[in-house]
Amino acid sequence: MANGFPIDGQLIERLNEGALGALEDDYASLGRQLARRGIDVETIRSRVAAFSVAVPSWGTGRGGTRFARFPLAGEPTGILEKLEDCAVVQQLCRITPRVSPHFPWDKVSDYAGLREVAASLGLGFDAVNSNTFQDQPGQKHSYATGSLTSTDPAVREQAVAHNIECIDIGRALGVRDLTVWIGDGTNFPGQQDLGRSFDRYLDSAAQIYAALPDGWRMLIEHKMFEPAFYSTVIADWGSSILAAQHLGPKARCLVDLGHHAPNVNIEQIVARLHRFGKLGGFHFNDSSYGDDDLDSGSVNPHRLFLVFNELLEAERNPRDGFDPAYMIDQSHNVTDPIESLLSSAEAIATAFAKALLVDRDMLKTAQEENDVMAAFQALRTAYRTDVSPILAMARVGAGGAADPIATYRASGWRTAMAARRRPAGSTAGIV
Ligand SMILES: [Mn+2]
Repeated sequence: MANGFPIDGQLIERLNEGALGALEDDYASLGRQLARRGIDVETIRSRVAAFSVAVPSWGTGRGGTRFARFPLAGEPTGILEKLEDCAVVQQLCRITPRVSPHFPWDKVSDYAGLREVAASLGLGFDAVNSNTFQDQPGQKHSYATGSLTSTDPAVREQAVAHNIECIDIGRALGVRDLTVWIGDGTNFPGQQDLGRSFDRYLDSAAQIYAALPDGWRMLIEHKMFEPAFYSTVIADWGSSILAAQHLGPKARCLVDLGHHAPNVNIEQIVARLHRFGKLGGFHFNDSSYGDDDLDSGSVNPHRLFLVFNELLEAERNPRDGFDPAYMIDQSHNVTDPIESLLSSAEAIATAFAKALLVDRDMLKTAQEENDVMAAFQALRTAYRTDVSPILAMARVGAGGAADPIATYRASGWRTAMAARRRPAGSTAGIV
C-alpha cells in the first residue's frame, strides 16, 4: 500500500517507466504543434492536472437495467468496498479524488469514521444523493405513488425528512451539496393534476431548502422520463430552473447528459442555466436512445466537447460564481465498472482539454463578424487535436498510471477481490 492507495505503487512505476520514452516523444511533438498555434502545452497540462470529477459510489457496482442484473465476481457489496474501488480509480487516473455517496444505500452508523476511512484511501466526499424513488426495508410509507409530490402529506413529510437526514450526513462527511432527483410522475393522462403536483414539489422542496446550512446548495436534477412514462414532475430544465428560482439562491439546476429528449442541444441548456446563475452541477454519461447511462464519451465525444466548450465560456464569464459539481453518472452490465470509470474519466478530461485549446479570440471575432466557417473551425481545430499525451503526462506527474486500464489489468485487482469479497446479489439492479 503506497500512500494508502490499494494498488502496489511499484507496479505503476514499473509500467510507467516502460511507457515514458514514447510518451515524452509524443508530448514534445504535441507541444511544438500547439506552440505554432500560440498555445503553451504546459499551461494546458497544469489545467488538466487541476481538473477533477467525482465518482458515484454506486458506479463501482454493476447497475444493471430495469430487467436484470448480472453481478461481477469481486464487485463491491458495501460502502467500504466501494471506497476501495474508487481509490483504485483515483490512484490510476488522479482526477477522481471525491466520491458522491447515495443514501440509504451507503448508510453506516459512524460517518466521521467513514470520512476517516475515505481519507486513508486518498479520497474525500462530494454531493450527497437522496433516494425517494424506491422503498426501503422498514419504511413507514410507500413511495409507490410519489414522494416529494405525493398527494399524501405523511409521505411528503417522510420524503422531506429523508432529504434533511442526507444533509446531516453530508455535514459529517464534509460535503456542501445535496442532489435531489425524484422519480415522481405518471403513466396515464389524467392520473395526476399536473399543476398541483408541481405545487406540492415546491412546498416539499422549500422545507428541504430551509434546512440547508450556510454555503450549501440544493442541486435539482431533472429527467424527462422513467420510471414515469407519461409525465414527470421535474421533467426538464424548464421545470428545474422554475423550481430553483422559486426556492432561492441556494437552489441550482443539475444537468445529466442522458436526461433529455433525443437530439436536444444540451450545450445550449448549459449556456442558458449559467446565464441566470443556476448551473449547479453536471452528471456525465452517454446515450443513444434515452437515459442509457452508457460510458461518458463512448458514443458521442463531440457533444461532450461542446458541453465543455460552454462550461469554459461560463468559467470565463462567471455569474453569481461558477462552481459546478461534476460527477460521472453511468451504470450498465457489460464491463468491469473500474475500467469504465477509468475510461470515462479519461473521456471527460479529454473533452475538457480540447475545449481549453479553442482559440477564443478567433471564435469571438468570427461570431461578431458572422464568419460562420471561421467560428466552426475555431472549434474543429481544437476538437481534432489529440490531447492524450497531455492527459498521460498530467497523470504520471501526479503519480498515476500512464495507461490506467492496462495497469489496472496488470494489477489483478478484480481477481484478488473475487477471492476476498462475498458475492454480490443478482436481484434487480438500480440505475
Ligand atoms: Mn444523474
